[in-house]
Amino acid sequence: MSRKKLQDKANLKVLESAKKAGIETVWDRFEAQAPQCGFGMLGICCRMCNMGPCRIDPFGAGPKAGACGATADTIAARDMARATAAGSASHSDHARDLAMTLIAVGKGQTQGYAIRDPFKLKRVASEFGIEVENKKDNEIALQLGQKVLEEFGKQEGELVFSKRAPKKQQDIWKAQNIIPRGIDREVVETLSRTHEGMDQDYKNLVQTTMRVALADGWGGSMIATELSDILFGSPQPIRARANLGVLREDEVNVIIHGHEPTLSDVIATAAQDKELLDFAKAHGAKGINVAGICCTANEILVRRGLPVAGNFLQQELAILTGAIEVMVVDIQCIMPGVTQAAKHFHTKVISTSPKASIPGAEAIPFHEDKALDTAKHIIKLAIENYKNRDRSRMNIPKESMELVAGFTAENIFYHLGGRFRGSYKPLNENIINGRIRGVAGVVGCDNPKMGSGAHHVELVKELIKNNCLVVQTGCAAIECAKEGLLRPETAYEMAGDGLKEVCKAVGIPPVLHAGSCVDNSRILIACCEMVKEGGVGNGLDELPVAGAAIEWMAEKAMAIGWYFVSSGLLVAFGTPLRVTGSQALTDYITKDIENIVGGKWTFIEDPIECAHAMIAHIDKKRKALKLQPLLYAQSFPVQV
Ligand code: NFS
Repeated sequence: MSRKKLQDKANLKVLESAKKAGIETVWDRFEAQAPQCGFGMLGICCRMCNMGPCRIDPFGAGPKAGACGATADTIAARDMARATAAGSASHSDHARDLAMTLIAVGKGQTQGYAIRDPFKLKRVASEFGIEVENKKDNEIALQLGQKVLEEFGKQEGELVFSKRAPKKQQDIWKAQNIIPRGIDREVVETLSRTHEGMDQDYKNLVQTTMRVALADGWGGSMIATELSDILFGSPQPIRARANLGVLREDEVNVIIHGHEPTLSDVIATAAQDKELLDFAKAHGAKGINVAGICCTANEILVRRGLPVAGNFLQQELAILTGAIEVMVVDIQCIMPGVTQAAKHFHTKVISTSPKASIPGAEAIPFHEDKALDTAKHIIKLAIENYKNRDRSRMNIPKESMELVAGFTAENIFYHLGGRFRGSYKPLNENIINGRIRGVAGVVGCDNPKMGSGAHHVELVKELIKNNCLVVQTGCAAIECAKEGLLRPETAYEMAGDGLKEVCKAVGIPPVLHAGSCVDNSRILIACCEMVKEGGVGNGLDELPVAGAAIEWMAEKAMAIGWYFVSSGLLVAFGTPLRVTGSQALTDYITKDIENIVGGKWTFIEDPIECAHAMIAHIDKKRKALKLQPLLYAQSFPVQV
């Protein structure tokens, strides 16, 4: 089913040559898995203890409980809670490393790092109760880093950033006992509660799932975003290009892949080093081309305008172009298939994190105190490897697309309000008067189950056509960039009349790229700003807003989805969470939960149907708020 949905011409071109050369990719391995395990897919396979693995028979007269007596409800809910905790842990551990870097910068123990947004440093430090007057940036950085680290180890109380949420959400979280106390505590408690013979009540397990997810959204992810802005600069709208066509025939190509801007930022700096550029020229290359894959691509795109080579599913394809000298990776979303693909070419894969050891890769551990030296060493290795590129096998597709990225909760504020009256008023006003129907977040991974990202593109097109302003992050944003949706001129043509009118008047594109997956926290903040501005509801759950990660793949996406649901929003996934083997749990999270936290899940594979479900939800919220009728005819008419 997957090949049919491949739309990206660049991908098709590279896959054709891979096929001829007999090199496997993620799509081949995915197809070899068919049929995928039905028990696993339904969430009713339990591996929690060694009486098992056990499975529930969902249809026939087979077992209705595991050896311990666990039912489908318990098994599916435990699995979901654990996966969500893993996702939350991933974002949060990334945030912890950034806090360590901030401390090291404060102590003057780094090389190549600085405080690039001192204004945000002071603002966030004040939120943490740190006195900032008459203090040097380094001093504030040290104190802030230490305070942030306390968020991880706290046993009681509430996360500092959870106070950014509207009072209504905070009250709901307190009433439901899901307000996160400390980030690590929530992850540990979720693991403990899902051990054999522990929490057996699916509703109680959903409670821990929500709390550990909130510890990500209003904890780990939000910390990662804020500290990245402080250390590497807050993004500003910037033009760049995306797709495999950004690779250069006559330059040394260095791909940075993974997630932590600590690595990618300093590599981008090293690539501009005069000596290294001369070294590259001496090796016959015209320059050094640094391009990104996955969320690292988004981090350096929104801050430096560096090109994006591709998203998650393109990581092997980049290597299969035969034009990559070095792929340097850190953490998360790095397929083992990368080193397998690299074996067929001259490409060196360099791993830099002791947390992600990769057989077949050369390990060059990255430390803050020698970051620039290490980055230069890696670039030097790439240059020396340039001569080994086999030009007869080189296959760089020509496709690459122009885009604009780098919108944040703060700068959209500025853009929407104009220079002298920065505020969310123009957005709220235009939602109220019916020019903009609502706001939709379209985020997350690309998944071979769904082809190669086309679902995001169809979904976004349908949303903007129906006057929904779209905010994007992650691999979904890269996919839409490749298809031209982040090119304002193209997006204006596709947008409905009301949305087009507003975007042109305030000078923003209809599809806003807000960064990496941890930057989904920017969407939470933007929603809080809408509530603060007034007129569109008193809580996040009242906003005409919906989110989707239609091609979700990672456990991180589950944590993201759950923190949006727990914050009061509708979240659509294309393929269901692994819960559908339990009817009770499925009903609870797709229906009943809305009466508890205001948000809920929906699972819809077809992108147009998914867009319509999101729009119907937005219309329901508009009706409840008694907003004015929509100003223009809509291709998908009002549903309530
Ligand atoms: Ni997000 Fe980034 Fe992409 Fe999915 Fe992976 S890169 S953190 S998890 S695959 S969007």
